[in-house]
Amino acid sequence: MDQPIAILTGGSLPGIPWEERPRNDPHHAPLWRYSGNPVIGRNPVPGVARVFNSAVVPWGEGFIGVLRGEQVDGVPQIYLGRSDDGVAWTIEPNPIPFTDEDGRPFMPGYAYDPRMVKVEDTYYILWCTDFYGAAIGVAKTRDFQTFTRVENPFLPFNRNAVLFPRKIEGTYRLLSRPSDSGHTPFGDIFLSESPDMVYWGRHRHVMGKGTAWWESVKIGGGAAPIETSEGWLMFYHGVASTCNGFVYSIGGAILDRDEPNRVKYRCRNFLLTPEEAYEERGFVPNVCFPCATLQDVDTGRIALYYGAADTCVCLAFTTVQLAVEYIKAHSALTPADAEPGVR
Ligand code: BMA
Repeated sequence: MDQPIAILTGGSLPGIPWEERPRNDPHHAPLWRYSGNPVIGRNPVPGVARVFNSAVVPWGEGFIGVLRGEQVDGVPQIYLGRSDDGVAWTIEPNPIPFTDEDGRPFMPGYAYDPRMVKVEDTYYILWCTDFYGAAIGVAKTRDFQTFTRVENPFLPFNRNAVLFPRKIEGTYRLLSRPSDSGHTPFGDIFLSESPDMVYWGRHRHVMGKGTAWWESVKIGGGAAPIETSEGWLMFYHGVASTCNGFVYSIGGAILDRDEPNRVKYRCRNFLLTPEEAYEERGFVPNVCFPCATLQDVDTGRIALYYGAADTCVCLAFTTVQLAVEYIKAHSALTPADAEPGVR
């Protein structure tokens, strides 16, 4: 038995959604799907055709989610959802009413793939916004009543912004994936630093697209990294190209705790790939897109939220021990992974 691995992000979460691994699980990977998937399906509220690629945090006795709602005109916006158990969701009928720093309405032209990360006493929502093309939008809230947009961190084009859940050596750290304005056929994960969530710099390359085929087109940040005694456990998406389009799978890596631009381990195998009907069939077939985790420091349990087929929200489970051991056992760094990421 390897050393016990501790989760250091968050606290006790006895109400974490959870299901034991099925005894007849045919998969050798450490993630297993919730038997009740999907947890949010089509047409959940009037005016919203699909909810997917969404993020969840603990809030009060339950959970709160920022949900990508694909509206019936095809434009995505972010909706707020509330849940007692992280599985059954009540969704607000209107998109989140973002304001500027003076309290005036300031809605994005579109908003998709939200992540939500608590740093100190503030919840930051990050999404792909319209800023003369696809770019990263950020808002903050402390009470889920007012949602204040702050400056967009980067120039276009960029997507998949994922904030670390604590400052490292006094600065905020943000992963992102520079892109083009379309269905980007390339993409590596970079890390940037900020003293104040306004000015970003000291950019570092973290990980490139993989040599393994399932992630050989591009990769992008997924859930906020989970701090563990082994390093930052990161669930991300990796994309393959086929004769019928892209396939999105979920990968795993572990970054250095003090210098998260350094990759310690990177799993050569995907952790989850489209297999179930709800992942293979939908608005965009063959997509598993991770956006958030919940974790319980007492049991080491991790619940991962992912979007399936750009159509619904699903859950998968693992433990920190299983995930870290599997990633380490199947790690194969590319030459670029081992670099500090400066040129
Ligand atoms: C990406 C984003 C995601 C989506 C994925 C697969 O470029 O648009 O929201 O899940 O493509 O369609």
